[in-house]
Amino acid sequence: MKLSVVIPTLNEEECIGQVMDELSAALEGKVEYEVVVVDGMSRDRTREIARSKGAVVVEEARRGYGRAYKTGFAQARGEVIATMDGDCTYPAESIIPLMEMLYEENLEFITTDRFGHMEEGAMSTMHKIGNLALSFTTRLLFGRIIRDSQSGMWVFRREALSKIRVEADGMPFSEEIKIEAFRKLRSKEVMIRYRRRVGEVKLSSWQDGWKNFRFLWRKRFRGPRDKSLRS
Ligand SMILES: Nc1nc2c(ncn2[C@@H]2O[C@H](COP(=O)(O)OP(=O)(O)OP(=O)(O)O)[C@@H](O)[C@H]2O)c(=O)[nH]1
Ligand SMILES: [Mg+2]
Repeated sequence: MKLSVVIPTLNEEECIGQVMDELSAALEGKVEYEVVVVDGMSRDRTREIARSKGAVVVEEARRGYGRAYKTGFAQARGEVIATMDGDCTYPAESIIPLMEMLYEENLEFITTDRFGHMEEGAMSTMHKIGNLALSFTTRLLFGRIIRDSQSGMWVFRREALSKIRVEADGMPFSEEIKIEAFRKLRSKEVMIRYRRRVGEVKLSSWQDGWKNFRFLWRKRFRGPRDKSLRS
């Protein structure tokens, strides 16, 4: 298996079908791939729709965006893993170009930057400010230049996962995987197109923003094995 696309979902029935269709259009006949949908026990038709369109659906009753990814990565069989949300925001057509870049430039991890080509209304002003503040804090604490520390689309070699240690089970998983990748792997950040979300936002700007912010300071000053990093 060449590629696994891993998608965490929580009540995304409005869009998971379209995400699956866009993936088929972008990947079918071009690469051998699987789609692993890690569903947090959605109360709508997310699992049913994903399954009907060919996804491997894994049920993960434990809450958390990071938790879902850990389960999905353990299940993924692809040489390369690509991630995205189940809300129609990330561009399926970028996966193959990013995979090619991974090989051509001998990289291990690519993360994406949504700020360059963002559709109007794709991110609220509050969200944008929070995002920039978190990216700035990441830069300050870890010295890494990551423009978009919260982007949820990454394309990386599955074997690279054994070289990094990502502890967060919640939303901070996104910034932590980038910090780890830029510390320990050959990594790069690449601009992508980012669209407006379909369906209800799962993230709470203030609560998750604050959690992410606290997480960065804890990770920086308390060492990598701290249990409190798991929240
Ligand atoms: N399995 C699982 N999936 C989750 C959980 N929380 C969020 N998700 C999914 O993870 C993806 C990211 O969540 P979003 O609500 O889109 O968060 P976001 O992209 O940071 O915020 P927006 O920019 O507003 O879309 C979506 O596909 C969600 O359905 C969870 O606890 N478990
Ligand atoms: Mg999203």
